[in-house]
Amino acid sequence: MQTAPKLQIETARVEDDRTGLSIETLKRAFLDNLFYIQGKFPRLATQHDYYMALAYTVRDRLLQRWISTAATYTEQSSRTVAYLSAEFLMGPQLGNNLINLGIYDRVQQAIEELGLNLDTLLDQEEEPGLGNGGLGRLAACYLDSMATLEIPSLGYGIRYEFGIFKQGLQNGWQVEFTDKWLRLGNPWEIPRPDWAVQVKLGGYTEAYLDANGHYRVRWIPRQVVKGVPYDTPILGYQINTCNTLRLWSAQAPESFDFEAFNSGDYLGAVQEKISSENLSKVLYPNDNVSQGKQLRLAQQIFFVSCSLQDMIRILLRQKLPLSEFSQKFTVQLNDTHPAIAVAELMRLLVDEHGIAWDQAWDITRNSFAYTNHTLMPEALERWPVEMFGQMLPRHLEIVYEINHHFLDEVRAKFPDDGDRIRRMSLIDESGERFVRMANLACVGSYAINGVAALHTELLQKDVLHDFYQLYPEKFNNKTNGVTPRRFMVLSNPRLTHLLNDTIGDSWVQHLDHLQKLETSVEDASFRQRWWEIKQANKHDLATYIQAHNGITVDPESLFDIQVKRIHEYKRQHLMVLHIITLYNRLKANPNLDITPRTFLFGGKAAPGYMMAKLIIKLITSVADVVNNDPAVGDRLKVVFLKNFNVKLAQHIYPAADLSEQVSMAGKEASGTGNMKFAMNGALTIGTLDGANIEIREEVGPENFFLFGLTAAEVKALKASSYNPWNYYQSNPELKEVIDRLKAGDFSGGNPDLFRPLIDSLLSWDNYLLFADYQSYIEAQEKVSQAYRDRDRWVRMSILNTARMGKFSSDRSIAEYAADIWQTPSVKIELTDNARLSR
Ligand code: AZC
Repeated sequence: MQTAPKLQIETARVEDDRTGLSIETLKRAFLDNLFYIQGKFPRLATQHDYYMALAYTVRDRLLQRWISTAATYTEQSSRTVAYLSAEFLMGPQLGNNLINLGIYDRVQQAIEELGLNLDTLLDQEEEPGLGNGGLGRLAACYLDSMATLEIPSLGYGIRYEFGIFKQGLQNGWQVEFTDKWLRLGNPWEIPRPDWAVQVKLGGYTEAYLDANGHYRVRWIPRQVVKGVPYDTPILGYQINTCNTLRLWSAQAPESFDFEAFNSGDYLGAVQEKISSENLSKVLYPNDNVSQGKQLRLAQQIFFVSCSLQDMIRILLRQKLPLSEFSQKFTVQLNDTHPAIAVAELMRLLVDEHGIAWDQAWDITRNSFAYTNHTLMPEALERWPVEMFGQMLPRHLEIVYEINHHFLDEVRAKFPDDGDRIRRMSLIDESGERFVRMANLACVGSYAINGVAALHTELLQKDVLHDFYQLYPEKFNNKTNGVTPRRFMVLSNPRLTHLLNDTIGDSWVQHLDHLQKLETSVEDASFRQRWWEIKQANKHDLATYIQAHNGITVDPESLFDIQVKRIHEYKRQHLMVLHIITLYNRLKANPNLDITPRTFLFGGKAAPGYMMAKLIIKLITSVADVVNNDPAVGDRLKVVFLKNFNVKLAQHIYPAADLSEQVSMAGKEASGTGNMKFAMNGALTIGTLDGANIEIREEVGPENFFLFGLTAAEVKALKASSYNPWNYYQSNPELKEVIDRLKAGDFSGGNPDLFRPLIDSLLSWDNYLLFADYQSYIEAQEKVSQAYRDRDRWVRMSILNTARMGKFSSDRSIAEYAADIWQTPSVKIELTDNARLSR
């Protein structure tokens, strides 16, 4: 009899082709991957093949850290943050991983020695655009910071086959194309089919008595969908910690196919497969708006159930009892999109694991924390009870049960207050009945936070006032932050070098060290270098604009930029009113001495949001007129950069002089673009909204261009029956702007094109553009004056960067960890043993 061959595992060397960081090793590994993974040799390889070979080379270097991290967390049963988010707007991975691994320069050299260009390879990457805007990008910044601060974390979300649509422009209108980001493969993910789980949908419930005579409920679903996890490593900055982003992909479970097969219903089986896979097919392209679609609810329960089952699997594998769920995990709900988790965890504990209701509720309430990201009423998620019950019959029962106990609690604290009960109930019964997801999140969470000081204050005063009165101890503020690794080091290498030369490189991990720059403000040669760097960055962006828009812009002009989702509350059209005002002045007085400006816009409109699409058409139409009017010359240029995404953003922030943060006060929960601009030395023109307030506090009011009504003034003005018509009548410059638009001066003589926009401004002006117009124009005049004094401008710019320390996502995450999560950091030692030990 033959004995099984003994497995020979050679003790791995630390410095081998998959871990080594020397230039020679990197080159060898790169060529090896080109051959063995891409199956190409240099003469046949495309730039994309080279990108893939490099990505795999880098991924190998992450893996050693990733596995050591997972092994350590398992061994130590570390307390872990589960960050549940329907969106992760990650942006391209290669460059960021090179930075965080600390091998950017070395790889650049290796690639050059092979006769290739690193920028070209970086440009090949299709970015995973699995988010709409601020909320999704915040989740990505937070993953970076959690890894950098060595906090054990798992990001959980959906592996959408199609991310946010690609934006094209046709005749100045937005057109949408599907984002086939996975077409050429995704080298950063590793599928884990062995950890697949099943999610039930539809059907009905029935009660039964278990073997012990206990009343139990079972759910007989109409459909079962399989969730397969795909893992992406999230490396911290120059540290061994490598956490995981786990995204779920929906598939039909094999057993179901077979059943239909056996009954001869082949096409039915295929149909089932298609309808299952639909769950992770596409990201809903709305920002700050809830569409209330059934498929969206299905997506939410899908990824939430997969993630909670995965956490329970991890818990049990570590031989911990379910009663310790809330010690092992703290589950952060990124807005209400994952709020169904409150009911789903109850279901898993009570129905599937036989835990008594009261104990399950204790566990649940100690497990979740909820971040609210918006005050927009149209973003509040509510599901018709009918739809909810059809898809999630058991969850509806659980929600009713939670509500029953909860309303008793409210009654005990506030007797005889029927109105309060109606407002706080998990079920809205004012007309058609709805399940209120924000209420569910508040009831089921031990902490509730807003994302900037003003936002949290308004939540407490307004949107969540009743919950604040009931649970004041749950409320806290966590002002947003952004990662300086991606938005400074990676995007702005010129500035990074200057900063490193001047104050050392500790600022990358401790952004408040940028303060040390303050003394350099007095150094004329430093100011000169600062100016030159901004000019060089503007020059690069001008080259991009020339190539993509065919418009020549002057890098010496003031780059005045607004990039973000297109939304009426964000008021891109206020910037247009300013442009037309300047244009009118030039037409009236051709020799007027104005500060030359380049106005840049970028951002996507939700495909169904007509007014936002009309705003894009307005921008492109005004651009056509202004850019081609010889009377204007080079003094004003207007550019709409299409398909604003993370990759493009990284080119834009470093090149900005002026950052436009002009939302109506009380509407922008925080904003994060405002931070990315200011870190890169742009000055802000903005309202007292969201994090603008805190930015202004930090950089000093003298280094910030403030305008507009405060949130309180907005509220008061609206209460006193605001009439935009009066502003139009009494402000001649505003009147001229509107009259020209009405006359069709920017629409080829067609007075109808912009009529919906103008009518809405003249009759309601919901976002108070007219009320803020004069104040905005005056602030813009101060901007123009300041820019003419180069020395003064550069000083202000330096101070903006120097004082942005607070807005690192490291600060935000440290606060979450200390105040909400109670997650100690865990040091990761890099060992080879992770590959060998069991
Ligand atoms: C956004 C807010 O609009 C933005 O102000 C904030 O900076 C960002 O979240 C991150 O907190 N909200 C959303 O993108 N979407 C929703 C549903 O709130």
